[in-house]
Amino acid sequence: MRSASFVVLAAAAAVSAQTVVNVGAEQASPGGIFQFNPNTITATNNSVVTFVFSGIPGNHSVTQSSFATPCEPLAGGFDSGWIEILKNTTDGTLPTWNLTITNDQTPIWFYCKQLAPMPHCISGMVGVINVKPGANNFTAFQSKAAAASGVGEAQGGLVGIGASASAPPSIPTADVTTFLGVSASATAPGGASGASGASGASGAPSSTGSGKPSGAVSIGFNLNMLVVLGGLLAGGAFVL
Ligand SMILES: [Cu+2]
Repeated sequence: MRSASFVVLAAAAAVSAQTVVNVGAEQASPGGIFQFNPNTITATNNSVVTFVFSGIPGNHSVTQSSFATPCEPLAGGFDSGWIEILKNTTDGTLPTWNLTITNDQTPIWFYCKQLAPMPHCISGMVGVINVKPGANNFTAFQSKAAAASGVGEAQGGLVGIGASASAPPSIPTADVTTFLGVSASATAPGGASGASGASGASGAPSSTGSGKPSGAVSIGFNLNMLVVLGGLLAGGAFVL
C-alpha cells in the first residue's frame, strides 16, 4: 500500500511539477525555527514552487534577495510579505504561496525578513532556487547572510526576477490568527487583526515576530487616521 501510494504521489508530483517548501519550523525541529525546508530547490520554467507557512507559531516571509546581499530585498524582487500564525489551525490548513518560475537559468535567492526575536535571515533562514555549480552556492550564501549587518524589510511585489506569483499568499478560512502580507491593507481585517497580533506578540513564543509587521500595519492605519483627523481639525480650526 505504501509503495503504491508513493508511486501515485510521485506521479502526481511529476505531472504538476510542483515543489513544496516549508517556511519556518517548530522549535524542536531539526535545524530549528529559522529555516526553509528544503533550502535548495530545483525548478524548471513554468513549474510552481509552493511555500507552506508551516512554522507555528511563527511569522515569516519569502523575500527575494541576491547572492551579494542575502538579507536585503532585491530591487524588483518578489515578496510574500509577513505571514503570521500564532496558533495551530484546527483543520490543518496553512497559508500557502505559489511562485511560478519564469527564468530557470539564473539562481533565485531569497530570505525571511522577520527581525524578531532575532533576524531570521542572519540566523540562517535563506534559500535558493536553481543554484548553479560554483562558488555562489547555498553554503556561501548562508554564510554571507550570517555575516550581514542588518535585514531589509522593504515590501516587494508579487512579480519578481526569475519567478513571480499571481496572488498573495492564501489565507485559510480558519484559524490563521493574523495575516499580514502583500495586500494586507486590502484583505486583512484591519485594526482588529493588527491589534490581536500585537497583543499576541508580547506573550508569543520566540519565533513569533508579530510585533514588527503587526505594529507597522496597525500603526500606519492609526497614523493615517490621525493625519486625516488632524487635517480635519486643522481645517476646522482654520475656518474658525
Ligand atoms: Cu522567518
